[in-house]
Amino acid sequence: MSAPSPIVRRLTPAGAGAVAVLHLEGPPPLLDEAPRLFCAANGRPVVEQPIDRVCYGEWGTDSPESIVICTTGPSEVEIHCHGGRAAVARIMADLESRGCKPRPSFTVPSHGEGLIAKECREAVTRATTLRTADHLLQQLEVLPAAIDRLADLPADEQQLAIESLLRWADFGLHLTQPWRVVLCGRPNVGKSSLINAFVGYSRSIVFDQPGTTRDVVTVETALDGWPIEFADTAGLREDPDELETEGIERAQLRLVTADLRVVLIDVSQSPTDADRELLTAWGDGIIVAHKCDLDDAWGCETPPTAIRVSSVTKAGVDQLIATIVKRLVPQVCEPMTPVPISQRQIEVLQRALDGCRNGGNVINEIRPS
Ligand SMILES: Nc1nc2c(ncn2[C@@H]2O[C@H](COP(=O)(O)OP(=O)(O)OP(=O)(O)O)[C@@H](O)[C@H]2O)c(=O)[nH]1
Ligand SMILES: [Mg+2]
Repeated sequence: MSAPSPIVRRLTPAGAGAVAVLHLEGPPPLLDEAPRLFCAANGRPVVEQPIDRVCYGEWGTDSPESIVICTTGPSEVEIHCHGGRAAVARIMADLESRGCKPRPSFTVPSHGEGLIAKECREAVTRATTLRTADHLLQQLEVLPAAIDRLADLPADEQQLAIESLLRWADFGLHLTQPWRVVLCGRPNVGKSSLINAFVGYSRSIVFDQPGTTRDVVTVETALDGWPIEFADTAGLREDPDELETEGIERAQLRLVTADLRVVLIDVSQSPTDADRELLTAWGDGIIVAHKCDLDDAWGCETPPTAIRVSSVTKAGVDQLIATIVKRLVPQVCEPMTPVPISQRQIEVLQRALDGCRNGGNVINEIRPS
């Protein structure tokens, strides 16, 4: 399989400004190939520039222009240049001549833009990751036209076209709303420790006494470019005190409404009825055999699908994260696939589909005024 083409996208709004920022995603040697597109004042090639450090230099050899770059990841560079149209166009053209594909950026709304395009544009401003912003910008390009085209299709093809749009409804909604994952388990199994391991800092209080977490504590992060909200909950147990009872009720509510449940068991403690009840109630979740750095007291009662994890040694954390991502986003649509991105669009398409199935005229439903 050939490597994906590098991508360049303007991050600042289209039009002239004092400064423009371009984002380049692709192999870093791209800028270093002879003749060098960028010559750093420190003389080092781009691949050797430290990550997240601003680097001053010149773009191009013919009429060089002073710019600043910042390597933001192993294959990502931000280019900060003069915000005039010509300066940006020149850098874009140089990058395209090296095989970069330009991607849509934040553009000024076009006159007479329809409702779907407005919704896409508004959704882009709510994207919290580059990956979801990319998908939403693609929708700006393809969704209004796809919805418009429905009107010209013969009746039998309309149904198929609406069904294929709705297939991505859940994915589309999550481009602006994080997937919701809840961690549950008996008190002290290490739910708060695991949340902290996911996000890399101490979001939740960890303590060696059961009943530490009372309210629902949430934290939003991105895994593999997808926005995910983790919720830490009160440990579920019988005979809680009054305050814990309120926490447990909140935890149960979260569990019901979550996109995914992660059920923790503490393998260093023998299984209890509370563990077994949880596993029965939420067996469709991801099961974590936690504290796997300690001696195992579960033996053959450990559910065979459980992932062995330790928040202390971090063993199994990466495997768990990969499993969570796979469960939440089992499939990603091909680039430029039209996808409904709002509840309103989904409801309208659903009504249109019902109309189709009942042999009605769906076009007035779909075409927003
Ligand atoms: N050895 C070991 N200890 C752990 C691990 N994870 C958590 N602990 C310890 O287990 C104890 C409880 O951890 P918490 O993260 O507070 O557990 P919790 O499930 O959030 O507890 P509640 O909020 O009371 O329900 C603390 O002493 C942690 O240091 C682990 O993977 N290995
Ligand atoms: Mg806790």
